[in-house]
Amino acid sequence: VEVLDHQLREYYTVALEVARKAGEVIKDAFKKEKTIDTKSSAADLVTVTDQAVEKMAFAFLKEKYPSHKFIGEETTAETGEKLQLTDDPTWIIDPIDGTTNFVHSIPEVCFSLGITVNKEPIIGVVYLPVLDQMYTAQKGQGAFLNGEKLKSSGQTDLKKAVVICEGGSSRDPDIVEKKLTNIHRLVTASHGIRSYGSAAANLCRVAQGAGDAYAEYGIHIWDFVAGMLIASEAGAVVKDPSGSEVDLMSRRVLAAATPSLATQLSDLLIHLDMGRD
Ligand code: 2AM
Ligand code: CA
Ligand code: CA
Ligand code: CA
Repeated sequence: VEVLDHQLREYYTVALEVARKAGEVIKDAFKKEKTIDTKSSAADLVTVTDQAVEKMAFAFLKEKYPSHKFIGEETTAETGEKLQLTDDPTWIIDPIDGTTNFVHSIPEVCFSLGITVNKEPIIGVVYLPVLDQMYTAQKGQGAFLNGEKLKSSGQTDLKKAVVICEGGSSRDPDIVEKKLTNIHRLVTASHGIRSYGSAAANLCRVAQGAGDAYAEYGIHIWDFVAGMLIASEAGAVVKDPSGSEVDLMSRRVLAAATPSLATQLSDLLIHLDMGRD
């Protein structure tokens, strides 16, 4: 599938417009009482705002681009359909990344939108409306935060690195134990760990050099497709945690400031297999 330059520019403008609209809805709801529902575990939360934002975004986009494909977290949860990434232009949305933060009034909450063509991310937009931080990237054109160019840290030594990681929402004892072992190894090997509670925001933090790396197991394509383009356009290495090529359907990702740091993390971590999307 070929996409012309003027179409790309238009997609980017539309992506920003949707992100701003979504941000308004999220910011409004952030200050109000939330009604919480659970999905796969007692810690896998969803609110009416997650669903409303996704519906709004898809309605807006489908009217503009009826021939495109669309993937979203809450639609997938609702229909239970198997994900299929094709070569067609595909708009991939996480309406609220960081729902636990949203529920607990922690401001690291974002709207994430990635566009793939030929199964590769070409546009990534991650918007944190409460903090009014708009992260953007277009393939080959760098990454930006509110228009300012981003550069990852350049850190090469794990001993001097801050590594972002999360406990995750799975409560499967085996997964929790392996994640804790990884956290133990990371704390021992580095300057420290951080968890911002949003996969998309974590990748954007690596992009801006606020943290040197991020490794995650159990996420889905909508969690990282936008953030991974932003991180790589900011100069970070984006790989599968094992060191092989990143796979959008593999439910895991590693972003590191340098190839050397990526290798040190690949060697250190237990690589959880969480299945495929
Ligand atoms: P969400 O807020 O859209 O559900 C929190 O650690 C981050 O992990 C969030 O980006 C969250 O997305 C995502 N996440 C959701 N389910 C997950 C899972 N089962 N394993 C790992 N991360 C998950
Ligand atoms: Ca979720
Ligand atoms: Ca998410
Ligand atoms: Ca979500």
